[in-house]
Amino acid sequence: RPRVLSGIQPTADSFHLGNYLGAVRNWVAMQETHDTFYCVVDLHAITAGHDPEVLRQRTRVSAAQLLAAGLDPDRCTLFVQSQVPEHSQLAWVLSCITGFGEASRMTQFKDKSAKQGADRSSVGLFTYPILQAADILLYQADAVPVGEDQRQHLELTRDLAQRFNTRFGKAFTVPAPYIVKETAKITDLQDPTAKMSKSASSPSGIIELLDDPARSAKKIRSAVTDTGREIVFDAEHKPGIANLLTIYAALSGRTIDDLVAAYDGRGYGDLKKDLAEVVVEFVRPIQERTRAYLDDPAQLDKMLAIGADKAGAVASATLRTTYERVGFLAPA
Ligand code: AQP
Repeated sequence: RPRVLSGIQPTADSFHLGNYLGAVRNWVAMQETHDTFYCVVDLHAITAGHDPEVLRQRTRVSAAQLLAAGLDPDRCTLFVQSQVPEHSQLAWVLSCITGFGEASRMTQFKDKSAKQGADRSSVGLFTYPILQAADILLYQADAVPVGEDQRQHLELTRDLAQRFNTRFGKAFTVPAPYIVKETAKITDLQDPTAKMSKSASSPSGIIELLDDPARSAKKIRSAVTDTGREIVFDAEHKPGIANLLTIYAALSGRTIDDLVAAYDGRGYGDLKKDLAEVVVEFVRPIQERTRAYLDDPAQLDKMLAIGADKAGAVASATLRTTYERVGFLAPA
């Protein structure tokens, strides 16, 4: 089976619909067809400032949400990044073959550091994509299921893998992005030209899986829509309606064409009202299951420790090869 690796940051109290539809939903599906490794990337989560107790809690909440969304520890390897030290170790080696200019071209860093100010942005935020490359290459991943926002980072990962292999001898599989076009970019409900984002969206622009369902329903009903009245899928001229149709189709399993036909002659209000109900029905069981996992943190931690052991076995083999290729002495 082809190998898959993907990660998600524990940087909020809940994942949002963009994280779910752009990434997690595909993670769940790929358990059937791929050899899957998924991690909660807590090392990434300290790049922009954090509170230690909040991070610990969010790491558990993240793992619980992933399990609640359908990850099954018997069919995938689910682990926490910091519990597998090889991630940091490989990141150092990769950072030494990354050009400073090359790293400077990463748009996510440019956007985030522009917001924070250069002096307040950490070096960790700058080298974030290199750590991400290490996450992926350690597992010899063939495919990386992510949203569209991660395409540039994936391209860097591929470049670094090829560069290392050419310079020092083959150590890494060159991974391909796995981006499902339809749900690759879920947009902000209040600004449908921007991506739905933990750090950039206003509270009313983002649907959080663990938020009060009544509040999520209200956010859908007050989503910004476009001028005109007709319900058609036109991402360029009607991005608000296109986003709602995308979410509706993904959560209900209906096609966009089917939805457009069903709402022919009806108004935006009807669409929003029905989608609000679909969202509520979707989040309710996820919330219940998440709570159940969080009720037993010792069991959750045990599950994650087993995941870290399984991940560590693969990661240490890759790191050993990498160190040997680079010219380090064999472990004492
Ligand atoms: N709006 C989105 N549409 C589709 N996919 C998305 N992803 C994030 N936002 C969208 C995908 O979610 C996965 C987890 O990403 P992450 O943990 O790196 O989260 P993120 O990118 O930090 O999420 P945000 O909300 O975008 O946070 P900020 O604002 O902090 O950057 C990834 O596969 C990502 O593509």
